[in-house]
This record gives sequence, structure tokens and C-alpha cells, in this order.
Amino acid sequence: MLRRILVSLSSWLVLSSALCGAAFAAAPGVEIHHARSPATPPGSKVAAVYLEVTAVQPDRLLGASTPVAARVEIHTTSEVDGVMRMRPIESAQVTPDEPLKLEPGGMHLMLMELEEPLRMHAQFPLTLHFQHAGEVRVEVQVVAPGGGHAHH
Ligand SMILES: [Cu+2]
Repeated sequence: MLRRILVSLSSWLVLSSALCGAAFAAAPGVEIHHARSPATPPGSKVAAVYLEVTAVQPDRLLGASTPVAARVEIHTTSEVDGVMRMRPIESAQVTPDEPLKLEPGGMHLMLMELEEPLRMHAQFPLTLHFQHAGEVRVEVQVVAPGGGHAHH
């Protein structure tokens, strides 16, 4: 009886942390907010993911992985001669004073070689790799396309 209560309690905790998009149990010190990805048109092989990371101690985002794409890159966006260009970077710093904001027109995660288009209102798991916090799993919500970000 007690065992059954413990099991249902722990599955409830897992469910509730997935629902609010933050991974408290898995990653002391790091919280992920607003993980989202614009829906992609048919045939698209790339997609951007935006989110915010807050940390109670300095950490470094080293990369990410997801079952919906062959690999994930960290990109920065910069304007060169009036054209927005994206460039892969190795890692991204997050400090208690300065949350890491991955947002349209700036730094973002790029899903490469998508398995299939991302449909609006769907969601998919994404595992973020941090230098200190380790692996943090979040659910990414697929939202309306757009957001001022030109893709490759
Ligand atoms: Cu990109």
C-alpha cells in the first residue's frame, strides 16, 4: 500500500514538472522556461528552438539532443551587410545575473535534419547538456510559425 502511494506520488512529480516545462529534480541549479519551436513548412529540414535558462550558479550550455532531429546546434545570429546570418558556436554561458535567452533574431538552438515537420500544438522532448547541471530534459511546445528568424 505504502509502495503504491510512493509510486503514484513520484509519477505525479514527473508529470507536473514536465507540464510546467521546468526540470527541477534532474538539474539542481538550472531552470528552463518557455521552451518553444515555430512550426515548420512541409519538407523543411531545420527548425529553431527558443527558451530561457536561469541558473543559481554559473554554468555553460554545451549542446542538446532530441529524437526529432539528427543533431542540434547552438547558433548565434548576426547582421552582415544587411543580411541576417547564423553561425554555430561551441557553448553558451549562463550566470545567476544574466539568464541565457535563446530568442528570435538572437541565439537559438537549431534542429538539423528534422525527421518530419513540426506541427503546431505538438510537443517533443529535448535534452539540454550543461557543464555542471548535466542533462536537463524539457518538453518543447510547437507554436505558430514566424518570429522574425530567417532559416538557412
Ligand atoms: Cu540557426
